[in-house]
Parts: sequence; C-alpha cells; structure tokens
Amino acid sequence: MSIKAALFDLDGVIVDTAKYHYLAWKRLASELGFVFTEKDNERLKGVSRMRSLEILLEVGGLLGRFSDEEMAEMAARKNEWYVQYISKMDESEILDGTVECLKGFRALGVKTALGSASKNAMLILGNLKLTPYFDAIIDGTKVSKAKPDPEVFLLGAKEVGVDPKDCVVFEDAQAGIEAAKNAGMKAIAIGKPEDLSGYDKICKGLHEVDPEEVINM
Ligand code: B16
Ligand code: MG
Repeated sequence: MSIKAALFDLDGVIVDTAKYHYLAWKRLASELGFVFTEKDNERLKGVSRMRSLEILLEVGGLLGRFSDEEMAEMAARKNEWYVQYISKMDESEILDGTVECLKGFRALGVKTALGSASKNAMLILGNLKLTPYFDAIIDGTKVSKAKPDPEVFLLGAKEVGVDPKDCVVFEDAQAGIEAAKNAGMKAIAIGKPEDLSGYDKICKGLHEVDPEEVINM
C-alpha cells in the first residue's frame, strides 16, 4: 500500500455548495445592475472569495471601479447571503458515496483530511455531521495562498503526518488538481474528462471510488 492519506476538496466533491454560491453572487450582480449566468459561475469553482468577486466584476464590466473597502463590503454582503443558505443544509445534501468512502479509507488505516478554499467549511461540515470523519480540516481560514498553490494540501499532509507523495487528493476544480500535483500528490478528478486535465484518474463522484483500489495507486 502506498497511499496513507486521502485529502478531500469540499465544494463539488462532498457537497454541491456551488449552487448557493451562485445564488448569492447572482444577487450581488443584480444589485450592481447586471446579469450573472450559471455559465459565468463555472469560473468561480475552487477560487477564493476575493478572486471570485474580481471575476464577477469583470463579467459585469466593473472591475477596477471600486476601492478595497468597497470590495471588502461587497464580499461580506455576498457571504452573509451565502451563510443564510448554507445554514439550512443538512445530511440529505451530502453527495453520494461520501460517507462510505471516508469510512472505507479509515478502515484501511488511511488518514482523512479536508482541503478546502472555503472559510465556511466548518459550518458546512457541522451541518452535514461530517466533522468526525476527518483527522484534519484545512480550510480558507488556515491558508493564505489559493489553489493552484499547494499550501492547503501540504498543510493537510503535515497535520496528519503523512509524506505528500503518499497522499491522494479528490478534486473537482482544475486549480485544485494543479494544487495536488504541485504538492507532489496523486490527483483523482471528480467530473468530466472534457472539463479537466492533468489528473491521475477521473470519476463521476465519490460513489465510484473504491478505497482498496485507490491505496495501491
Ligand atoms: P467561501 P472548495 C471553494 O470551495 C468554492 O469552490 C469557491 O467557489 C469559493 O469561492 C471558495 O470555496 C471560497 O468560499 O466564500 O465560503 O470562503 O471547492 O475549495 O471546497
Ligand atoms: Mg471544489
């Protein structure tokens, strides 16, 4: 067995929070006077909150028009709406196969960690009752460099005491796959081959993952 730790992205792998991010960003765009589409929202997946705001403003042709204070206020306003949506989440929103996968790795003696860009990860995991399934939780409050920088995954590996080369990352965003590879880890992409590249293996979701097979990658 070569894999000793499994690191999981949150949004798009364990839960579909992208729809709530979208509702909140769309509301901000509407207050600013432009339409933000679901296709535009694809560009925000795996991207930090402030970078997401810059992309949103670029879509609306408003990038560069606001001060740092105004940018911070808009990001906070979006986050308030987002938190209202995710506060209502429960276990029914856990994506298929997640619990089986986490339990399966642990039964094989593999450590589990979360590696998410979100500053709201603890709230989401708490609502989904998934916190106890992780040996380490690294989220947007603990890192300063966004994916594709490997910081979030390297910190996860360090917290569980496993060498990066013995870690596997599950990711749905291209920046996250690159972050895993930049960390020297194996990357299992969650999504469609036409949207992603540079991974070691691709699956439609965690329900397709067999931990016994993964540990011998
Ligand atoms: P927050 P992940 C990412 O989560 C989302 O994919 C991305 O859309 C979001 O902007 C980012 O978290 C920051 O989230 O505003 O809650 O801090 O995919 O890294 O789990
Ligand atoms: Mg993601």
